[in-house]
Amino acid sequence: MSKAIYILNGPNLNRLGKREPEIYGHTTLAEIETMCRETVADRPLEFRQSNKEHELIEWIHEAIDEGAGIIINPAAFTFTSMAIMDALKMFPGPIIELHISNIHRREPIYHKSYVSPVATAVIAGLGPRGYVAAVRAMLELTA
Ligand code: CA2
Repeated sequence: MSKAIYILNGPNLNRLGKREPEIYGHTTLAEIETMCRETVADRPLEFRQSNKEHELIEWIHEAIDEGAGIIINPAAFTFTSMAIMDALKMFPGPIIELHISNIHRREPIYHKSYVSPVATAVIAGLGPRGYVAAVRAMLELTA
């Protein structure tokens, strides 16, 4: 059995589709998970969301032992969490940082990511379909 692709989602993303649709769209996180599962086909996928920084770190540690690649939307932790950056630094495989919105078009507080310097690639601004693009890229990176 091949190693899993981990898709980790940070705080408040469980509320997706219910608020600020002009920025984040109408698609819910459950619908995004379905799109990702359709894209990976038979490849194992761990799709998770947490509002807790420590839980995301535990899942990155799990991925270090059991994962082939990490796609992470750290949400607000992107701009605050050296702890998530340190955990990702230990991951030996590809990491894709993902944002639904184009964080660089937004206010300056959204411009300095702690995750980008340790990521293999960054996808931002494609809306929910960015997840599908990230999964396709990750399948190639971990083939
Ligand atoms: O664009 C993204 O994916 C973000 O990572 C989303 C974060 C934001 O802090 C980043 O700058 C960009 C915020 C997620 C907030 O979750 C929401 C949930 C429902 C509706 C609106 C926002």
